[in-house]
Amino acid sequence: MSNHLFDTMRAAAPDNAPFIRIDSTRTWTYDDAFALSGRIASAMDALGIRPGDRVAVQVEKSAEALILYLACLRSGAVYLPLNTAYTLAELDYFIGDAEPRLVVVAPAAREGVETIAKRHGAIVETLDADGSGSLLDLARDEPADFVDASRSADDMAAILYTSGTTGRSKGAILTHRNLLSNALTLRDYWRVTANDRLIHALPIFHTHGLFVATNVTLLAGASMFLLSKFDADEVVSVMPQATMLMGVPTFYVRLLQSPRFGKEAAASIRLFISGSAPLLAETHTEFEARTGHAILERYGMTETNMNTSNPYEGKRIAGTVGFPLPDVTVRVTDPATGLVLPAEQTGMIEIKGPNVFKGYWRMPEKTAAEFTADGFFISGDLGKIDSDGYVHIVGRGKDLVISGGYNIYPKEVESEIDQIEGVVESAVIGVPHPDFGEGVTAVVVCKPGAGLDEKTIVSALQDRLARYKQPKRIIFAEDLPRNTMGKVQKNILRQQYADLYTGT
Ligand code: MCA
Ligand code: AMP
Repeated sequence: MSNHLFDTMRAAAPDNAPFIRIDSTRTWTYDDAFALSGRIASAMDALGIRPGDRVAVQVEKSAEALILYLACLRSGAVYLPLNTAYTLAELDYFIGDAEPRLVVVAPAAREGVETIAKRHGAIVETLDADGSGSLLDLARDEPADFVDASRSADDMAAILYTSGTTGRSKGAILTHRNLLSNALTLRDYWRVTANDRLIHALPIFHTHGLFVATNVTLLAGASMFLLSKFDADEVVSVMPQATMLMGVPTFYVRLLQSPRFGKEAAASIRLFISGSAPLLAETHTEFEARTGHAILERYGMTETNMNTSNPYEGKRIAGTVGFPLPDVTVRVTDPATGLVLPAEQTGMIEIKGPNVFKGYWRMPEKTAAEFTADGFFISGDLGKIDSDGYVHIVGRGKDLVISGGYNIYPKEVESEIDQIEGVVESAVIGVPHPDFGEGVTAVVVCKPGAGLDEKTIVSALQDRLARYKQPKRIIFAEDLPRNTMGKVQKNILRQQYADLYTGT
C-alpha cells in the first residue's frame, strides 16, 4: 500500500534529526513527530474516521497541531483547517458544508462547537495550544506503528475554504499530487536542504504556513522554529540560529520598524521569502539596503498552491512575482475574448499544472465556471508577463481586499452590515494601510435618523465576522457613487479615501 504524500515525507526524513524546534529545551525529532502522528491516526481510527472523511481543525498553533495534519494524511482523512479567528456563526457554515466526521477545537470552545457539530453529525475532540486535550488523551495509549491508508496521487488530502466574490465560501479540494508536486518544486527552486532551519511564524490554517512552509520543510528533511505567531522581537531573537524566513509583507514591514533588526541579525539567513499579498517595492528596496538581502517574492493561491517565484540565483525584481515555476504554465488572456495576449500586455492570469486543485467541494458548476475550455484555472488576478519572462500582478479582477495576508471578500462584510437595522446599503473597500497593506474600510449609508455610529456597527459585527474581516474604519455617506448601470464605483471610493490610514 502506498500513501502518495506521506511516503515521500517519511523517505525524506533524516535519521534522528530535529523537525520542530519549540525553544532551546524542546525539540521534536522526525521520529518523535511520526510516532505521535501514528498514535493520533490510531486514535482517529478507533473513533471511526475512515479514508475520505473530513477532519475539521480549529486550534491554536502547536507542534501537536502540525502532527495532527500528518496523522490525517496517514489515515487518509481529508484535513480541513479553519482560521482560529472564525466565529461560531462562520464555523456553522463550514461544518454544515464539509460535513466532517470529526471536529477538533480548543477545550474552551468545545461546548459551543458541540451544539453545531451534533446538528451536522460530527464528533468533537479537543487540542489545546500546549498539546493537552481529549484527542491526545485518546492517542496516548494507542500504538505508534499505524498502517498508513493507501492514497493515490488523485485522492483528496485537504479542503481549504476560500471566500468568493459572490455567495458563500468555497472549499478548494487539494489532492496528494497537488501538495507533493508543488512542495518538491519549491524545495528544489529555493534550494532547501536538511541543513535549513526555517523561522515558522505564520498561521497553520492557510496554504502559506501549512503547505509552503511545512511541506517544504518536511520534504527537505529540514527543521523549523515554530513560533506561535509573528512577533518581530521574537523573530529577531531566533534569527541568528535560522537560515530562512517565510512571511507576508506585514512581517517585513514590521521587521524594518525594529531597531534590533539589520545586517547582523540577518547574518545567518540565506533566504527571505514573501508572498500572499503584494510586497511594496519600497519595502523590498529598504530591506535590501538594511540587510543586503533581496527578498524573494512569489505568487500563489489557495486553489493553485504556488505559481511563480523570483529566482534563487538571478535577479529578484521588486514589484514582480518572478517566473512561472518549472512545472506550472502561466498565461495572460484578454478577459473579453479569452485570447492569449503577447508579452507586456495586461490581462487575466491563468494557470495550469499539477499544482492546480481538483475543484470546489460539492460545487461542480462553480468549479466549471473558473476553468477555461482548455483546462486553465482563471485566477481573478490581472497581470502581465514582461519581455524577460517575469510575471507582474497589476490588479485584481475580483473584488477582494488583502489585509496582512488574509483575504477579505467585501461582499461578505457588506451583507452583514446591510442586515443591521437602519442601514440602507454599504460598500466595503481596501485602502492603503501602512501595516496591513490594505485596511478594510466600510462606507455606509444609513436611513435618516437611524442613530448609528461606528461603535454600534462594529459591535453588531462582533459575533458575525472574524476580527480581521471587520472594518478598521467606518465612514458614513449620504449615498454611494454609481455608474450609469447602477453599479457602485468602488474605484472612486478607493481614491476618495486613499489617505485614510497613511495620512499623506
Ligand atoms: C490581526 N488583525 C488583523 C489581521 N491580523 N486585522 C486585519 N488584518 C490582519 N491580517 C487584527 C487583530 O485581531 C487585532 O484586532 C488587530 O488586528 C491588531 O492585531 P495585531 O496584534 O497587530 O495582529 P497580529 O496578531 O500581529 O497579526 C498580524 C499578522 C497576522 C502577523 C500580519 O495577521 C498574520 O500572521 N498574517 C498572515 C496571514 C497568512 O498566513 N496568510 C496566508 C494566506 P483587535 O486588537 O482590534 O482585536 S495563504 C495565501 O494567501 C496564498 C495561498 C499565498 O500566496 O500564500
Ligand atoms: P488566497 O485566496 O488566500 O489563496 O489568496 C490568493 C490571492 O493572494 C491571489 O489571487 C493574489 O491576489 C494574492 N497574492 C498572493 N501572492 C501575491 C503576491 N506575491 N503579490 C500579489 N498578490 C498576491
